[in-house]
Amino acid sequence: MPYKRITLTHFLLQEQRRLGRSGAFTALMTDIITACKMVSHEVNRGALVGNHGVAGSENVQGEEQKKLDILANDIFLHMNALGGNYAAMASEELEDVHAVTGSADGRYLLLFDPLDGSSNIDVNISVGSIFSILRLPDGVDASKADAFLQPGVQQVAAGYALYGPSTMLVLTTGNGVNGFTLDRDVGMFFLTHPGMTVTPDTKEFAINASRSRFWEAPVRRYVDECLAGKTGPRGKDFNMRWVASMVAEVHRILIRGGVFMYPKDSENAAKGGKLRLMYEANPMAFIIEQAGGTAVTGCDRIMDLQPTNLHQRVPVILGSKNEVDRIADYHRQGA
Ligand code: AHM
Ligand code: MG
Repeated sequence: MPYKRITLTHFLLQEQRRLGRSGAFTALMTDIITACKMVSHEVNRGALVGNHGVAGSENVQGEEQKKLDILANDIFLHMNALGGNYAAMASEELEDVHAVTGSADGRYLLLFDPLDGSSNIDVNISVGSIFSILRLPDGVDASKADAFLQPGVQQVAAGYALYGPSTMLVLTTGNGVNGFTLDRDVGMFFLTHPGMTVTPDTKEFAINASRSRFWEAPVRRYVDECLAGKTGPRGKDFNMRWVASMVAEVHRILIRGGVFMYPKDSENAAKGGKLRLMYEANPMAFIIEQAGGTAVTGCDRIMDLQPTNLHQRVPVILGSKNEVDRIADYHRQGA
């Protein structure tokens, strides 16, 4: 059999040539790839080098930071500043925008959650990094949060790294979704999952059911109907999953379909939801839509939202199109 493996870097170069783009985008992606490889290495070494446990500090959202949250954040900030391609960055772990010094030519903005699902670190369950790339609008000061407040439809690229049994990087540049697996011995990501798609139908849903007492009527109706199984209104049995790591949930949906929900409920409504729009919901919505799925807050498309705040929270319902459309219908009907 002829040897056909291609690396993520070669994939990006091919895309660059095909679309007639400059090398700037490929260069900035190379920095993200390096950052993800380094975070993967630290996650993998785990307790061997004292990487587990809490850091003893809180982030801007008032959440306890793990040691790896801080290390992953430092790696992302450092590696992505080196190339000079980003004018500024924003992170779940930083209250304010991080302007990149010495990047006068930087035309892009990077948003990231350096280690999503970090409650899973100490129990050795999959975590990930999520990123979203925006253009710096002309004449706008990159050091101000306003530069970042662009709707998700304006993302140039988005992706995640999944640190699971193998490390994968899944990426969209608005031309479908492709998945790459890290070959640790070679130190490179190779294309292993070209043209990933989300099946329109599913028999699997993911929600934190411990919050059911807070749910609103449309979510309660949807879940009750799934739980009723074959003899209920859906006429089929469903399976339920909850990893508490959005990257792992989204990856499962890309591989075999499904629905992921972190909806608005009576307990989180005042905050707007749980997940963050700019570096969790928008990049995942971009990936899911590019794979043929759907991503909404309830009635509204996530990527159409006009952000008002860097750390804004939103309800998230995403995955297999026919199921998410059904849940959106229930929201329109009010139950
Ligand atoms: P994090 O960025 O602080 O890790 O929080 C986001 C995570 C998501 O990955 C996951 O879907 C959710 O929080 C889990 O929430 P819960 O602890 O309510 O199950
Ligand atoms: Mg997160």
